[in-house]
Amino acid sequence: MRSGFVAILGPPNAGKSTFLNQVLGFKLAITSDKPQTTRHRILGVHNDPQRQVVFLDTPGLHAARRALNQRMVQTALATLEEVDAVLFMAEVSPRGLAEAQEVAHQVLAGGKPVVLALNKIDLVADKTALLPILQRVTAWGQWAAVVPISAQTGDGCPALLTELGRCLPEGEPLFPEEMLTDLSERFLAGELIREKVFRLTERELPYSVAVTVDEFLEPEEEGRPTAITATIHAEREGQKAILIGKGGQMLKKIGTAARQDLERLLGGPVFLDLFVRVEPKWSRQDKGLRKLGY
Ligand SMILES: Nc1nc2c(ncn2[C@@H]2O[C@H](COP(=O)(O)OP(=O)(O)O)[C@@H](O)[C@H]2O)c(=O)[nH]1
Ligand SMILES: [Mg+2]
Repeated sequence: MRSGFVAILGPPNAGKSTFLNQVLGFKLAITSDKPQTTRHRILGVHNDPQRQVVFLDTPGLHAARRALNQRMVQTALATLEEVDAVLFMAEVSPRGLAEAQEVAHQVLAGGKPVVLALNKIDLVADKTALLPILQRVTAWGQWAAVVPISAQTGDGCPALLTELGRCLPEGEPLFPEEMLTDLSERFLAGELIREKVFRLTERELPYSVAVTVDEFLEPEEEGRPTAITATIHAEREGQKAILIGKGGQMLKKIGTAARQDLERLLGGPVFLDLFVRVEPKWSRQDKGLRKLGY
């Protein structure tokens, strides 16, 4: 039996969170097609008869300017210190590979064994095109292994788990088998609401949004709803207006989509009360980041 910690690192949008959800068989980490969806370190535990892999999903590595983004890159690189091995995720597209090559040295410099996963191979129609790419990325550095996968379909994921397991020390499981994560339902509730904002709004807006859960009241008896009150924080009045939408339509859309996911997460009915408020420049200042939980 082997067990240990694995950091999932890589450029934004490579599919790190999608992979974590795929191996857990549970939607723990929120995902979207917008870069920098993941803002915190997300812990998820995978168990099988041969190994326990404690994954730490992280925000994407990139050249960051905004205070929030710099904080996220720090969060990602800091996990390098805490782990036994690294899963470096790259997207197999010209742009994805270029972004991965730019940050690969930061990950290899950590001195931990690194397994490189080439993700999104479901988008490559002609699989023979993968061979020259595999050769190219292999030359980037000293990888423990290189594994092509599709985090979305699960293709290649068992092989990837095997390679990661090889990098872990022998030992008993670190966490009880039934424990999927160390995150609270309250935290995950805020993340699910933020995911809907990322998926339903465009351009700069998602990056100016944070969600706080102000109240999380568990039901007094089974079958009764969990009552959640949450606030979506934007940076400008114009953003607030978009989040609310004409006649409140956007906020309703966000709320309905979030409630459906929350009910799945909590296994029962949910009463969700959503508010929108403006917190000027929160993503650009230390004070704002702290206030909104970053
Ligand atoms: N076609 C395809 N899309 C994927 C795959 N993995 C992730 N994606 C998509 O890529 C986008 C970014 O995924 P996400 O997991 O949030 O990336 P992260 O920023 O690295 O955590 C999302 O729209 C995913 O649905 C894959 O294997 N195939
Ligand atoms: Mg992510």
